[in-house]
Amino acid sequence: NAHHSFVIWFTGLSGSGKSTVANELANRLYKDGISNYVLDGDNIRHGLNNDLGFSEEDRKENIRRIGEVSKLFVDSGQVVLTAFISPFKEDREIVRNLLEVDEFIEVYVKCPIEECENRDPKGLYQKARNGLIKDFTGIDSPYEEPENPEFVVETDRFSTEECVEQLVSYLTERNFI
Ligand code: GGZ
Repeated sequence: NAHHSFVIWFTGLSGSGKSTVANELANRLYKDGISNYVLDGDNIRHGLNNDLGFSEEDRKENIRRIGEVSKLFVDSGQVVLTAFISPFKEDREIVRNLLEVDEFIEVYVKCPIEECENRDPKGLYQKARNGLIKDFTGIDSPYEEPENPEFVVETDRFSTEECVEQLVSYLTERNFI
């Protein structure tokens, strides 16, 4: 095993590109022989966490469970990539503290809300603006920007491929892969 197990924890607004970048990086790692698994809304919020909504308490519990699941993956020897808004600094720190210092890589997927709202791939910002969705992150629910993330990718300035290359360089330089 040339690499060890760790979590790449993507955080950012809805529509910032977390899942896109995480899945592209996952493909790239897989091609390089690094087996890995992506946790995202599709396999967590629709299953394990299908009892949770988007209140502050439910988001906290969502992130807590994802942190615990990520830890299990790491214990089993996997590389895990997570793609959740994870809007609260405190919750991200709780997950960080569950893991060893070299097992948690916080990646801020940075994109201005104006751009996320422009993209609006699922029409959710529009619904939030029209009051059809309450407590929407960035509209009427907070997003606390990471103050000291291990890495930042700016999806409004760089393509997905460029963001993935930047991440691969970071992981290589720091001997994660
Ligand atoms: C934010 C919401 C909401 C509200 C539904 N606020 O762009 P998407 O659709 O695919 O990603 C968003 C996803 C956020 O779930 P997370 O588990 O990542 O959130 S958190 O970490 O805060 O627990 C969005 C959709 O769910 N969605 N309602 N009110 N995003």
